[in-house]
Parts: sequence; structure tokens; C-alpha cells
Amino acid sequence: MPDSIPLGFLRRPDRDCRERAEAFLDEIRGRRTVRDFAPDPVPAGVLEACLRAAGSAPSGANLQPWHFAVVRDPALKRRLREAAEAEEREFYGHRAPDEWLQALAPLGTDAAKPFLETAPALIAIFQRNRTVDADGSESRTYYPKESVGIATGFLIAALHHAGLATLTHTPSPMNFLNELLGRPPSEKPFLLLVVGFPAPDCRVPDLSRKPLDGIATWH
Ligand code: IYR
Repeated sequence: MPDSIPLGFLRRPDRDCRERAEAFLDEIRGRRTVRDFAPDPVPAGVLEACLRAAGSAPSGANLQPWHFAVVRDPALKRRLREAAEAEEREFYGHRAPDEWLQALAPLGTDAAKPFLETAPALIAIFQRNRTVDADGSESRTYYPKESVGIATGFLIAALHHAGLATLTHTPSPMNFLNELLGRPPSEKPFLLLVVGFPAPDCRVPDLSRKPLDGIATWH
């Protein structure tokens, strides 16, 4: 067995487990994707703590195959908006099949992405397909997509818990993120997370979540 340390696990009484599970459900079910942001900055230290929470996610062979590029500079946000909107105009105008556009209709999205400039922070998340070892040689990562997906889930939950709103934005293709943020080709853009406080008059689509028996079976 390689070097190990004690787990330090706190075994809680069953009733506490249940209460905590329900309290977490109550909190996380209040999360909604927001497309209308206030310009107010993210309070100091919040992004750092939430990114560290994301970085604690499990990953294939613990290679932690993620990179988070945080953008707060207004000029860079503007360039990202322009690049994203160029892709989106192609998507909405030509590339997207009718079936996809119909699926998006209830969300009311279009090619305009003003939130990329209004929101105080954008986090471009990259999936690292190769990693640099201590001796400088490169090796592959394992399950990078699953790993970065889990880390992103942690990040969204952490930001919600902190009292912020997010939007998972997936312009396609996203190669402009490597270019504008100077990330190497071994890193694949995964998504662009928009972070901030909702605008005071922010409204969201009237959506519902599937009930438990629509998402789980018991065996
Ligand atoms: N990337 C586009 C389209 C889009 C696709 C899905 I799937 C969504 O859930 C929402 C939007 C856009 O950002 O508008």
C-alpha cells in the first residue's frame, strides 16, 4: 500500500444524515440558471474558495485534469463576447437543426450574449488531455471529461451556496477560448461559466424538474 493517512471521517447519527440530505436538497433545488446579471463585483475571496472546492473533486488517477481561467478584465470580457456571439450567430442562423432550435425555444435564448460583458466574472473551464510530470515529460490523463464535469458541478454548487448565480454557457465551437486566454492545444475548452449576482428584475423560465421516479430506479 502506498503512503496513507487516517481518513478522519465523522460518522453522524442517521437522523442527522437525513436532516442534512434534506437541507442540502432544499438549498440546491433553489439554484436556477440566470441570463440577466447585475454588474456588481463578486465579493473578495469567493471565487478563490469556490475554485478550491472545485479542485477538490475526484478525478481519474487524481491527475486533476482541469484548468480554470478567471476573466474579470472588461476589455477581455468584451473580446470573449464578440467571439462567442460570432459563433452563436452561425449556430442560430445556419448550423442548428430545427429540432435543436425547438428544444431551446422554452429558454428564449438567441445569439445575443450581453451577460458576457455585464457579469463581473467569467470562468473558462478547460479539460486537460495531457499533463506534465515532475520530470517535464508529458503523459495522458484518464477520464478527463468525467473528471472536469464533476469539478464543474462542485463549482456550480459552491457558487450557489455562496449566494451567487451562474450560467453554464457552451458556445460551439469554443476554440476561441484557447486563443484569447493563451491556453495550450492540450487543453480542450469545456464550458464558460458566467458568475455574478442576478439583475434585480431577473426572471427565469417557468421550468419543472422531473420527479424522483422519473430519474431513478431501485434494484
Ligand atoms: N450555445 C447556444 C445554444 C444553447 C444550447 C443549449 I443545449 C442550451 O441549453 C442553451 C443554449 C447558446 O448559448 O445560446
